[in-house]
Amino acid sequence: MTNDVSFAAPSPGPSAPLTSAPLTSPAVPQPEQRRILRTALPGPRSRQLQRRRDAALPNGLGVTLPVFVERAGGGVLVDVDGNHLIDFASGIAVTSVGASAPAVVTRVREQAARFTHTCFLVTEYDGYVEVAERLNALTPGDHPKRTALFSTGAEAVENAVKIARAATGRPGVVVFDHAYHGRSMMTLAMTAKEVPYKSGFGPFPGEVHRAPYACPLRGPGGPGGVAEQALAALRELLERVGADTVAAVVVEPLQGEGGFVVPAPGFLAGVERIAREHGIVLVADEVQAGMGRTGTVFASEHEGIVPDLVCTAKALGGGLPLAAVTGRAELMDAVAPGGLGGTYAGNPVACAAALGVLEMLADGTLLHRARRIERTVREQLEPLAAELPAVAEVRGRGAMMAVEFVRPGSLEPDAELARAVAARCHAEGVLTLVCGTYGNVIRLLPPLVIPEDLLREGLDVLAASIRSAS
Ligand code: PLZ
Repeated sequence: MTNDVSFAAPSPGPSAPLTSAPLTSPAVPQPEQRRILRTALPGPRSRQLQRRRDAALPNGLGVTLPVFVERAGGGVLVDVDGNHLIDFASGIAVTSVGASAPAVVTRVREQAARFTHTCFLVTEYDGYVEVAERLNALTPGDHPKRTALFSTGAEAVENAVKIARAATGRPGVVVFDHAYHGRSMMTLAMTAKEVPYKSGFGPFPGEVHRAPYACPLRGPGGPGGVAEQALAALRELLERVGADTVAAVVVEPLQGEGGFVVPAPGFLAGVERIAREHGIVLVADEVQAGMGRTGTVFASEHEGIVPDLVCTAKALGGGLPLAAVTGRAELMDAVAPGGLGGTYAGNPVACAAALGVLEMLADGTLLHRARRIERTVREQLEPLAAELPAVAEVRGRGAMMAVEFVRPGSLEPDAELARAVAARCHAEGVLTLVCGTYGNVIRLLPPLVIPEDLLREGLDVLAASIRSAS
């Protein structure tokens, strides 16, 4: 029996075209898109909050810049002292569409007012289904697919491993040098860098094997190209552990935390070929590089690989916690009913946010912006690599660019210089992040909606900081 309350009609289904979302709306005013320094950073209000934070929070929680944010949007973060910082971090590749994109905010408001949670395992809602349909259509390959939603990147990677194991009946997982896959126990086992992520937290789950990643700057060396060497090492590893014990190869198509490493050409295609040869599930960890960041929706597209499972998170939820595993229907369906889930997995407010993000990605404007950002970054920073021996490389794709620092005349990483450059940028109101196994890489992750003049201004500050620090 129905009563007379009105209810939302189900969404029109996967074939409905997505229209492009407006970038601005009077209902969601954006902060002024300008760098403004009213105080030294951090300002007095941030310092006061930091004292409370230090007394209330454990040491294990790090911070890049101890500034407290009051509002954010476009390419700007406004702190509690009224400073406007240029955002080259996007909350680590999350707010690609901006931190208060109207398409996200209006959907979140509307959804939160209707209901915030049911648990999708208890009663269902159409936003989850629609996000799944969109991801099934967007991910590489036109085979039948399924999507399961989660909350964090680590959870997506963990579940990809569970699905690959269930589908193959094999235990092993192959990962790569410099890889980052998360902070849960299994994903820590898969993450390469010991300090600060892993030290003191072991033992970790077993059956995780590590192969070299094809890093153009640092090898592996030896006869043949970098990709060929890395692939030979992968074959050798599979021979050693027994390829028929390996469920999955998990690879970042462009490494994030490990140093924004674009793999040598041919590497990803080679990994795909080797996985296929041995019936190993190819998992692309697109958590950081996916959802438009590199100028294509997925970084896997740059080499035309078709992963069996794709992990997404970060930018997918537009700032709300949402993650996904999307993959071949026959693999995804290998897990028995009840084997996947989580209380918050695919939360309806996060799904509403994701539909806003997907709407914004649909017309290609943001992908175009990402490619434009790469051109601007290269134009402004590549001359530094030619001029300064401490700048080993300017690299990356789209709006995922980085500068690597070394001791002049060598490949010895210079983490101190990277830290000094970041500190100068921070003092000037430009939020940059350091990354890399050796901590010697400055990475740039601006929101894709950052205005061009603000991007250029931030890059000017970065270039001046590099010149003066090196
Ligand atoms: N896979 C490729 O980059 C998260 C880590 C921040 P979660 N990277 C940012 C930090 O220091 O904790 C990441 C990633 C790749 C997986 C993850 C994990 O995603 O949402 O942080 O769990």
